Amino acid sequence: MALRNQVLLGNRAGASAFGGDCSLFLPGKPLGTRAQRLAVQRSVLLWGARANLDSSSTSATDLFTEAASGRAGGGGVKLEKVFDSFDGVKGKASKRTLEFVKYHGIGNDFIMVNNLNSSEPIITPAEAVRLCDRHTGIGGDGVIFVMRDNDNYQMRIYNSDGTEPEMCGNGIRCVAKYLAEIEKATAPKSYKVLTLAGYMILELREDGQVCVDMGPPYLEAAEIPTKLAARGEVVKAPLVVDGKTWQVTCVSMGNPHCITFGEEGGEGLNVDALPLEQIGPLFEHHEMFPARTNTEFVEVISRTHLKMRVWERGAGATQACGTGACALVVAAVKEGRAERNCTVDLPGGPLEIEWRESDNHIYMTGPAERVFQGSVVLGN
Ligand code: ZDP
Repeated sequence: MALRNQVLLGNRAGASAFGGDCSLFLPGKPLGTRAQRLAVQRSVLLWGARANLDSSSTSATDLFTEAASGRAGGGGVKLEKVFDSFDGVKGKASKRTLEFVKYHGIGNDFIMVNNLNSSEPIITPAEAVRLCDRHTGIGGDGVIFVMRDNDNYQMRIYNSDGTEPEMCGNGIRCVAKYLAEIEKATAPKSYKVLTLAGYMILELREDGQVCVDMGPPYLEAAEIPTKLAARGEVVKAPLVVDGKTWQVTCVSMGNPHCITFGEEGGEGLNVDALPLEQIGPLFEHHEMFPARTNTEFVEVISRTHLKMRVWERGAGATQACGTGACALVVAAVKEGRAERNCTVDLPGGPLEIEWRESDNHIYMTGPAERVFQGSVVLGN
């Protein structure tokens, strides 16, 4: 086996067994079969090692434990990280590689990261911005981290602008399929997943659809949050944007939504004709929304059929927004425009939304598709 430019951690016997022309040799004792197996896979021979590398920073054991855990989860950051700690020995060879799987929910697309072995997202918001770039990165509306929550799971997400929202509807359907992929599980299967907006229950169905219990909508002005009212609900309130007075209703699904069916006293909306790129950011950054907002522009086809376009907080115009579809059905019911059970047409496809009277929860049903997998170098 060619050992050129490889780090060999082991005993002389091991070195001679491999023909001894490695670029670095560090004496030590055997460490553990998994690390050895991993080392061979990763072209770093750990044979018989416990190298006393640098007492001031990380000890050898930490390095190898980190290396091993990197593999155990099937994704995450690869072994190369170990080299950082060898800086002093081998000079800077710091390169982190991320393995990911790309999923989408009716065109709302996400870079899925297996983060099961770390209690914090393993990439930074700035790295998420770079990875989401559709020209110079992988491309996506966000990065989703699948993490542990004791016996259950947790989802965290960075928008494509690097901000962290509380919840995401299309993304959590992708989480259901991705967890089944990781667990090699098949439908019917259900998951309880913790988000910054609380626990969600995901049902993976045999017809390939995912039904999510999204919990109750939040309607109090302070819960959205919005300054459009000091207290109480915000329904059909005037909002001046770009010199025009729009009529809006505000709903939180853990994340903020401003829903409009058109200007005050105006006709209904023709959403396809909207200058979304122009007005979307004006709604998102409006002073009435201290945490910014997602904005749904809705056209009523019938009392059980609604059509929308969305300008997402931290992601712009997307093909779909699941929490937005849930929020707009609540707004439509509140404004007396629709029934509690609706089909919502989004640019990327339809979702079935039910605002159930019995438990006041919203149930969102729709698809989630795997697209491809890969790995990407994250740089220093
Ligand atoms: O609240 C926000 O900042 C949203 N951009 C989060 C993402 C929402 C999502 N599009 C959804 O489907 O709910 C993922």
